[in-house]
Amino acid sequence: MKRALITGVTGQDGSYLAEHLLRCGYEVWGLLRGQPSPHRSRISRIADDLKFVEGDLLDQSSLVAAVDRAQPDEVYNLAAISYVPMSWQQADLTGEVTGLGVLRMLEAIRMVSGIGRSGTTSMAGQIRFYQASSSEMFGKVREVPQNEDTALHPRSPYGVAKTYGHFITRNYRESFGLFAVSGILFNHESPRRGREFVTRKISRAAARISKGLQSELRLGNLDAVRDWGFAGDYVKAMHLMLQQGNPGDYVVGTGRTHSVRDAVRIAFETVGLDWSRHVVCDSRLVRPAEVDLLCADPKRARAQLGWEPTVDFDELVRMMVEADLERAEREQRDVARAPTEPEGDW
Ligand code: NAP
Ligand code: G4F
Repeated sequence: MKRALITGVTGQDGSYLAEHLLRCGYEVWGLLRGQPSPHRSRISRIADDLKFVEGDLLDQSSLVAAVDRAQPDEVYNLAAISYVPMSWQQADLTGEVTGLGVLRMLEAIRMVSGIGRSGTTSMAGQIRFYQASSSEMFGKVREVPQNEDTALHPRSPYGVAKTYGHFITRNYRESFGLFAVSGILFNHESPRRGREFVTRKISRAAARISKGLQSELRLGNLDAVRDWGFAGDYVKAMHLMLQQGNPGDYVVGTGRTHSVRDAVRIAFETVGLDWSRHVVCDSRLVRPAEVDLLCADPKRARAQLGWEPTVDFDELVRMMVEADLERAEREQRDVARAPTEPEGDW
């Protein structure tokens, strides 16, 4: 039985990846930060099937101990401070976790595997490493669509930190012969998406406004364009990347673009409301440096991994609104008992 260690297992992608790897017959270990996380509800349904180990990307020795304990065949490094606006407020912390955290994870693998600092080793029997790189690294895009060779121009401290993580992963591959790959994933969403990200903010607001639980939705730049897909599809690409004969980096996205305004329109149509009566543009939510347009060229992932997305944008938005409608109904029922919305039941 193969063993996998997932950092960021309590996040959106970590929860889908853990489910996918369990279905594939893996023994799945999740790295948890010391104190109980408010997001553990994402994995509550599968918690009995997982093994847990404590650790933090800020703490090198905890990562060495975690890799040593889990003895994984594959490590998926999904942990990060992943919310772009927060990266301007806590740029130093973002650099430490999202950037240097990747180096610490690679060092943990190198130390536990006994791979020396000089020369390369055979890839046979090695721990394989997946790094969660991001289309945010393309930032002020140099070409449309973006592929594995497109030049990087990150526009946020988050994007800069991810760029460090991307190149240190490649560097460990080239320096030590590690089977280390980066998936350059474009935006992917689901009903498990954090509420701070724009699609979930929109689906949740549309649902709650339709149930009388909220009156308006404040948004920043409605013209931003993204290539949005479904997280459940994207974790399968992560797994496929580690099953290849040779390590390489892959762009993962749909190749189709939509604006934030499109997401708003579809979400409000789903609940039968006119979005223009509820959405307020708030200049405080506009970013210091915006990424205007991201669009994937996923040819390599299609050709070499055989990967295809299965959920289109309209379906994705509707799926998220439907899930938020159920939560809003529960919130209405529970309001007398508990004044705050329960986060659970993913
Ligand atoms: P997410 O929901 O924000 O999850 C982030 C995870 O990182 C959480 O499990 C969090 O744990 C963990 N974490 C944060 N700081 C940590 C630390 N110091 N030590 C250990 N764990 C820590 O993110 P996601 O959407 O699933 O994304 C997964 C990864 O893919 C991230 O690296 C993200 O940057 C990258 N990515 C995401 C997308 C996307 O569209 N979703 C696209 C490209 C790349 P707690 O629960 O304890 O906070
Ligand atoms: O949903 P977002 O916050 O995602 P963003 O910044 O593209 O980052 C996400 O995708 C990256 C991959 O490219 C990941 F690496 C990263 O971890 C994260 O998962 O914002 C999307 C767009 C932006 O252009 C933003 O300016 O929506 C625009 N937007 C407009 N109003 C808003 C809002 N974004 C948020 N979060 N909240 C708003 O009110």
